[in-house]
Amino acid sequence: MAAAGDQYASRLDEALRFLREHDDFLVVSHVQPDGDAVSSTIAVRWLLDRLGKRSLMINEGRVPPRLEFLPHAGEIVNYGERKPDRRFRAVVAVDCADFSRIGLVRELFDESYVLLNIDHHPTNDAFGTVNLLRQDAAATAEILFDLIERAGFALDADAATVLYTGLLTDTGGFRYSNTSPNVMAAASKLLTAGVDAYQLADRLLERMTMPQLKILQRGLSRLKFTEDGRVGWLYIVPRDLEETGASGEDLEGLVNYARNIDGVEVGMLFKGLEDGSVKVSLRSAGAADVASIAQRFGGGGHIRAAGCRLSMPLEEAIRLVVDTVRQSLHPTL
Ligand SMILES: [Mn+2]
Repeated sequence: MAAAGDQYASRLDEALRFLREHDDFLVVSHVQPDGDAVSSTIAVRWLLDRLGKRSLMINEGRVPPRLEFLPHAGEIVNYGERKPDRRFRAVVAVDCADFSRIGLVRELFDESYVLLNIDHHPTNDAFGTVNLLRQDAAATAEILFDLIERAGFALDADAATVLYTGLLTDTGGFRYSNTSPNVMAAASKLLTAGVDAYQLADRLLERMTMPQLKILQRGLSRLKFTEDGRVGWLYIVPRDLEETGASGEDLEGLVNYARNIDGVEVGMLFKGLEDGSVKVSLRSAGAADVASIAQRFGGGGHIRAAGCRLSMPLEEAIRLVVDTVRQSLHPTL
């Protein structure tokens, strides 16, 4: 909590008060949960256990297979598979930038529900009854680290493992620009508490499934560049997923192969969808503002990472977006 001021400390206290005041919580994260979302769900449950509170962890869908090894991940209910036949009044939402990210799980909220919103997305619209937001946190797990420390509980290996996983995955393995002194200080304490850093890095960053490798092979075989080499892109169609056995989450990171080539300023992944539309992921290697490009097509995001969706044939979408990006890099032409 080194970089945080009094205001942050009082917001941590307010969040703890919320957890102490209520009982029988529903703990939710966003649809298609990532490492930070799953880890933060488990960390909240861990804290509620320490406070002697009842809780149920739930998500609209399943925990991705690569995260199933996390302690207590198997206790997160998949709402799509098993719907609890009761409602909850007290809710904790983690890593959700806005209310809609909670997905269908909102059907379980009581009419008079109260919600603690814990998140690090800059675009979070403070949809909670109580909001614990810190946009300079690298991960929601970083905020939960502070919350648990503030509550005065000593971390065990399980809690440390999930918190470390949130930090590791949301910083891309301590590589992104959000890798702050605070993150490293927290990581250091988590290692002291018993995290197996090698095992987590190996499982979460190095290991690949065979379908992941096959979809990567296909994607790379289609890499194309503009003549000046400043724009790179690749595409995936629904048939690729069928034939390789890959799932949507296996495409995560594919766009970076286009962006990472020397000289490339904008890398893109075009994903043809079953409904005939095209989802575009844009990544900037430096100066180019891909959020403003995505906005022109009704999308959005961050300056260096953005996305949009187009309703047109794949070839047309590629031509249109590549041309737009090319022109944005040569504003004088
Ligand atoms: Mn996150």
